[in-house]
Amino acid sequence: MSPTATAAVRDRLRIAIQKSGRLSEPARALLASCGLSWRESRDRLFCYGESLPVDLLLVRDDDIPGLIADGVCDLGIVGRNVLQEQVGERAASAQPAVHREWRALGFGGCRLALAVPEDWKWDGPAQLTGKRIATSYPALLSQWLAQQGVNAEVVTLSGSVEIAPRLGKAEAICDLVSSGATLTANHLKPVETLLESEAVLAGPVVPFGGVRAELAALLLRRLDGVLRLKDSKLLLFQAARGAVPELLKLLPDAEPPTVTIIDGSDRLALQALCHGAVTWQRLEDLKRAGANSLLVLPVERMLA
Ligand code: PRT
Ligand code: ZN
Repeated sequence: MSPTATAAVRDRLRIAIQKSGRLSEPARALLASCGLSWRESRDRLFCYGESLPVDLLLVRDDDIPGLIADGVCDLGIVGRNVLQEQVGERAASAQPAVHREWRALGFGGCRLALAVPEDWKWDGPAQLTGKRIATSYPALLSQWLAQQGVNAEVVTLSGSVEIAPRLGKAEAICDLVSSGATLTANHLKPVETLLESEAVLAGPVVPFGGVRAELAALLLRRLDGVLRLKDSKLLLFQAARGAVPELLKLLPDAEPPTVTIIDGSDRLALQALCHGAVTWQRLEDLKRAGANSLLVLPVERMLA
């Protein structure tokens, strides 16, 4: 299907997300928190948007960049690692970039790391010269090796990369790491980070037009509101007028507060939207600095 052919017939926005896997549930939850709801098809591959004309296509994560490139989907939620690998593949064959990261979404965090056997004394990338490195990310690894000026053999595997050294297929590996437990279990240690990754909203470099562009703009506005509020809390407290300047120094991540005079007293009631975590420690610090009646409230929606 050519991009122009699909664009001509589609007046609904289509977003590709992972059908099942690490990013599947958080992606749906994020879109639902933007006010989207769907009716799912019987084969569970397509979700028809009910609250807005925004449909979901449920696919393998590796297919998402290709679906965007072909114009089958407008946007996709995918790991930066998958997106950048495809960007790297195109760059390696001198093809122009077709994808761009529209937003980082704050979940699915991991890193693409180079790992070597535990008993290696790591002296730096030059140590990899002439070695074999197993990976599912050949484009990103080749790019990194070229940047480091290291000549090593890239062994491409589609899975179980971490057992490659034990099977004698490679001396080192380049794979995703989150807790590090898989590496430890395989007597490997991470020595270099090639890419910090998380789930991203991916879209085309050349923006699409018409109704779908308006829908995408609406979705992005809502998404920005949701992402901005992710760790935000509304903090309410009271304090003597004189204590307020010191208290505000303890809230560097807060928006300018709303201040109300409490009738017949020298006390003020303050309301501030804090974008960082409001921990017990912070509340205790505020109390020591003169705040009382502290209340922390969750914030559900915001429209700037
Ligand atoms: O079926 P489909 O192809 O859609 O799914 P998949 O199996 O390819 O992907 P999935 O669901 O495993 O991962 C989807 C995305 O989640 C990845 O592309 C990353 O962006 C992100 N992600 C976050 C991770 C991890 N953390 C992660 N730890 N993806 C994979 N892992 C694997 C890693 O490959 C290694 O095998 O977990 C192991 C390491 O984990 P730790 O905790 O032991 O370090
Ligand atoms: Zn995959």
